[in-house]
Amino acid sequence: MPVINSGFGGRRGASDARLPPGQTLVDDWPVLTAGLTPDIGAHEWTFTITTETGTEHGWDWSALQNVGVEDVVTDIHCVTHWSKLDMAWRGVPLDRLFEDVETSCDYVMVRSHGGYTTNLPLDDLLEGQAWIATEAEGEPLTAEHGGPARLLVPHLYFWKSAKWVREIRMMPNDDPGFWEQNGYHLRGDPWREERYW
Ligand SMILES: Nc1nc2c(c(=O)[nH]1)N[C@H]1C(S)=C(S)[C@@H](COP(=O)(O)O)O[C@H]1N2
Ligand SMILES: [Mo]
Repeated sequence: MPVINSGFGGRRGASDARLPPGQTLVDDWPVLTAGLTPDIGAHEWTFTITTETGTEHGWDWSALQNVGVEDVVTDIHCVTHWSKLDMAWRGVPLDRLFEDVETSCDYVMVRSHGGYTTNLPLDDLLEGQAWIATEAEGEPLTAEHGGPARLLVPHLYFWKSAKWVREIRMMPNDDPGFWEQNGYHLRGDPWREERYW
């Protein structure tokens, strides 16, 4: 049973109500990558949650699948003003991956293969709000869209959804990641137009 995580559907004009301020709908799926596209096979992919005490919780590809995937239909919003509605995703909810993680930190730094980073409050990753996504629109994620696996945090601007995700590191303060150091907002809520700061 897919999780429907947007409030509207079906009625005429509904797509306008689902479009955050300053956004325009697209039908294609643009690729936005700062730098090169890493070439990572599923067999060599690993994902680690590292706590402030240095404890590591790790998954390889098959361990991740065993945690259990779920289907999610959701909208995505890029800070460069495009939005895409009703995308079909498949991924592992971060709630499951954080089940055994003990931390007193309120923030995380997400790190990708290739060096990209982005910061988030831990609260934005839990309670059915974020996934390690492995498929989109019924196909395995392509390399250009972050395959074999990327973070998916659809309620925030899409730069928070780190492609080729490799690690989530707990941190006590909300230190800025790659785009955040370059002027993007620390949190990035599209409904509040938190684009820059
Ligand atoms: N590792 C990594 N993740 C990334 C990026 C990136 O450059 N590197 N770009 C971000 C930005 S700005 C956006 S809008 C989305 C774009 O994802 P897409 O190329 O699949 O549309 O990925 C985000 N995640
Ligand atoms: Mo973006």
